[in-house]
Amino acid sequence: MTCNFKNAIIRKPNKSIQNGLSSKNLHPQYEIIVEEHTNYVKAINDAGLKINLLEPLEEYPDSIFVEDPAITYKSNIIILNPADHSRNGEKNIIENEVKHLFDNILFVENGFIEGGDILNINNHFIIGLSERTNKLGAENLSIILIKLGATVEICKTPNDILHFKSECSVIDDEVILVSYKMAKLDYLKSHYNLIELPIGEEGASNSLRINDKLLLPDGYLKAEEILSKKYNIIKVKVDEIAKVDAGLSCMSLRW
Ligand code: CIR
Repeated sequence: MTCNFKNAIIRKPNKSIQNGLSSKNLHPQYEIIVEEHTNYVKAINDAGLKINLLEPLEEYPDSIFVEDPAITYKSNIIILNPADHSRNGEKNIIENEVKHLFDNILFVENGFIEGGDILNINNHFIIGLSERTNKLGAENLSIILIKLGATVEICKTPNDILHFKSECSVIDDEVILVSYKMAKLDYLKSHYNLIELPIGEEGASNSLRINDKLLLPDGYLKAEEILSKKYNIIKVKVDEIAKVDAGLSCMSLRW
């Protein structure tokens, strides 16, 4: 099942996160990021995962978001190619830090692609084209995934959303939690059961289902009301992390 995991890779926060990329031009405070991150690590641990904690990288302001330079599939790690110049070098570092944890390491050699644009549901992947993921990168990754036995659909991330997964997450087999914008995507509508969150609760759509727990960004009361009926929720505060356009999924790699 898509949401069953045993392991996670997480990177400790770096002080330079205050200069991370931010569409709102905000600068988060390192000390508050550390607090939020500590709770995040605890939640992932409470969900039953063995955590591989990587050292901070001061030279890469956004390097805490380990989901973007790599993805995992079965016992493989695939090193991606982040589009933003300030993030591209993260891939070379993470490659060496994590390769011993996997049976195979593979590489996207052409085009740009970031993990935030890749949604994995069982053996299927949806890749959203965006400002960070282009057609060449998506096609290159597709070739790798298909050789590994997966199926792939290339879609489009809505224009004003940073990454495909910024506003959606798989929370059960065939069930995707979506914002109202993502709910409009034909491919998602026609293939999956969607749980649509109301306007104003977009931040909660980047949730993280891990084993029997659902990590939910704190402060979204309607989402909590809808989801707590069926899911075992752990609320995690990500207000400071959100200042650099990030949420729950991007701070770990799970497998
Ligand atoms: C960036 O713009 O790259 C970072 N500030 C945020 C990355 C968030 N990653 C993700 O949603 N997968």
